[in-house]
Amino acid sequence: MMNQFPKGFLWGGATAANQLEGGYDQGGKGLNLADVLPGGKVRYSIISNPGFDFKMDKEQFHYPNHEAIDFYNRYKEDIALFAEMGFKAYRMSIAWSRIFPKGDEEAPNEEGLAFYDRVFDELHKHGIEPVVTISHYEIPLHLITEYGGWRNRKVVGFFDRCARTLFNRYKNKVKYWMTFNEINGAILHPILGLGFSPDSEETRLQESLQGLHHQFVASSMAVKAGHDIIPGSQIGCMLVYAPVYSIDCQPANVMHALQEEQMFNYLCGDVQVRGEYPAFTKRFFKENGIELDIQDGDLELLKQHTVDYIGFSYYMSRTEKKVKTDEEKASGNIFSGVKNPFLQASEWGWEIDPEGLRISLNQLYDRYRVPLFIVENGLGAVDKVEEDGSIKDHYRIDYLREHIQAMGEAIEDGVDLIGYTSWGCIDLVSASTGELSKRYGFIYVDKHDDGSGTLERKKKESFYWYQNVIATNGSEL
Ligand code: BGP
Repeated sequence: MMNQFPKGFLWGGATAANQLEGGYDQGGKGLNLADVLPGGKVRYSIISNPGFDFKMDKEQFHYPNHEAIDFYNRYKEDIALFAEMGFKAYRMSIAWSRIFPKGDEEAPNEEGLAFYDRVFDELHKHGIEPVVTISHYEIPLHLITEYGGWRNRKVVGFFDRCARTLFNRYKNKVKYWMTFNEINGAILHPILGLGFSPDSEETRLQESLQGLHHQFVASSMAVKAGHDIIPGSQIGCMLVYAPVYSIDCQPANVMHALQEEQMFNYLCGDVQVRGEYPAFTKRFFKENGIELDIQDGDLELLKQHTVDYIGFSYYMSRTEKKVKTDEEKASGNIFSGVKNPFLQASEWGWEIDPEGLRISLNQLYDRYRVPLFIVENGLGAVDKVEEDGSIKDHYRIDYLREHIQAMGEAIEDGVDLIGYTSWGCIDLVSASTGELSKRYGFIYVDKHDDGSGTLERKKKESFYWYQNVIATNGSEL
């Protein structure tokens, strides 16, 4: 069979600062959003519901991100393991609060900047291309408590200062950037995306869309600054993408699925890639009483400084029905859909759908005609260490194989796909549960939900499998 993956395809893995670094009070770092989010069952309701109070209560909660997997002190060992797998790219993020500990300072924290210098140098030593998300569910706590997070327009200026600082400092080390992780997820979980808890369920949409508008402006400013400061840089947006299926061919259900798709999948992409609010927002905003504060010059900025590529995460598809009962709802999926009778779900209820990835790639490419980069995909599972120390994660291999096959099909369909960094290439703290027992890695980390563990790294079976996938540029799966 002809190899479907182009030469230079960016195979690798992805992580986020707050989920793996730990060292939350080292190197002059300030407190950030993740530092005050507890782990465990309570986490999900906090990130999805209004009314969270950001005061840290050390007595009441366990904060897994404080130590995470200690990448801050072990990055050399971890990058050597990525290199052993043959990574061409490594997607990571910057902890904003390492660079500007409170967020509103004039000058950056040199120790924080120097840390990422060391990480980038180590990656380049091994021939690995860094792909950097500027803000991955990340904002200094001070910008939340003093300014109200992204609901405040002033945060745009602070972000712009941070982005420029990064571009200037790392201009010879980083070519691929993304502005905000899963920007369209903000409406579902404003805390993670926008750094505030909406006042109420009634005001959630208005507040989130205003926060999003501020991020659109900040993202365009970053695109402009990145292009000015780093010639040849590639600055992307980052979407969480799940194609929306109608439960059946009843036209009312099909229309409902389309509307969900428009607001969730296309609003952010249209603003960031096409440079304008899409036509459907006019009616949606009117019917939902949304009034955005859009300042002079904003719309021109969005139009002029659009992204170079789309990075997106893909974990599941979503099935919709206009009127649904509680029993029909798909409980684990992060979206509001109904169960798809044709799909199996992960232990967390995320519906597994490799064909949906091929569909997503085709939809995104047809609509936007810019290069695509899958910057997250993977299976969260509980892994067992056997007595001989091995970890036989064949379920993860099966999941990844089928998704990579779907990518190959999409490339043959004509899609311009430039890379694949699977999520959590090394076990890390889960964003939605705050737990370590939901593992994604090729590399196991001996660290557990109660905080115990030696932090020792072990290679899973998937490690060797992925190593061969990369070595054969995807032709042996
Ligand atoms: C995405 C986030 C990641 C990540 C992943 C897996 O939504 O961008 O940060 O964690 O999902 O989700 P979880 O960790 O909740 O299993």
